[in-house]
Amino acid sequence: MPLSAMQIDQYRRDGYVCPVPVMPADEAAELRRRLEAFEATQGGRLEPGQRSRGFLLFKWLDDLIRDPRVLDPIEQLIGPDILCWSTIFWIKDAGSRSFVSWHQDNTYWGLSSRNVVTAWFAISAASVEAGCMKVMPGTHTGATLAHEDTYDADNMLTRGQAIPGLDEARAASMPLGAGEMSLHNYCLAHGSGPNLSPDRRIGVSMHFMPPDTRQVVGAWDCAALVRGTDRFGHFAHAPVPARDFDPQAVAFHARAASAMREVLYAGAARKLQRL
Ligand SMILES: O=C(O)CCC(=O)C(=O)O
Repeated sequence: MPLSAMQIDQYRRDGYVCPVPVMPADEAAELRRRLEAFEATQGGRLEPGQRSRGFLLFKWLDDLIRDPRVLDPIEQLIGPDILCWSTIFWIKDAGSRSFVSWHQDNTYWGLSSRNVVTAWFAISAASVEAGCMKVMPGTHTGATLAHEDTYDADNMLTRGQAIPGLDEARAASMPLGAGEMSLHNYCLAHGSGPNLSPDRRIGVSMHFMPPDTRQVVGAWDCAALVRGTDRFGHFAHAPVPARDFDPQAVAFHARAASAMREVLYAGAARKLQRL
């Protein structure tokens, strides 16, 4: 469903829109079933290296980053030529203390553009109780805020980077039902609390950018061309997997995930195994 003029205005002014319907809950439940069937083959959870750029591993996720129900609203925000830089799984088990500190993604992704949109898709319901995402409206337009690396054990971010001193009273929550997504500009300060609900909170973020974007930290980087034309060629194009764990895409994923890790940990005092 296209975004309304009011939603587009809200995205430009406040930096986010929520919720945006993508698919019925039972279709999302099927994605959850496939993900959890895979997790069950390796002890019930994803390995850190499988959290990022998983569209190269899971065919259903590659389908999702190309799904018109996701891309039509993205096109309204960044235009008809669209690269998907990455996807990241964000899974908080029932009752888990995992949280995401307040942060702005433009501080550590090495991307030159301010026009990068994150679509956060709810594979299971992400209620306030389950620790849905929260945002600080309007922070995408101002100066980039100072971050501290905390390395907190329960923080899901690579180095536990956190913006201190934000006024929680100004935050807006973005609860989602399974099959819905939120959209936010990656310069917007965002975070999330622990999962106090009796079910897993399973989400996947998809990060879309216009092809004139450059990678300014890493020496090599890649992205999937998901719509339109790339007239710039700043990113190697990721292959389209023919099936789950397609060997060619898996080999590419090893390089792609490691390149992303290098960028995310650039300058960090410690390199944790979180992605
Ligand atoms: O899943 C979360 O709670 C945080 C996700 C996030 O930081 C992001 O999608 O950029």
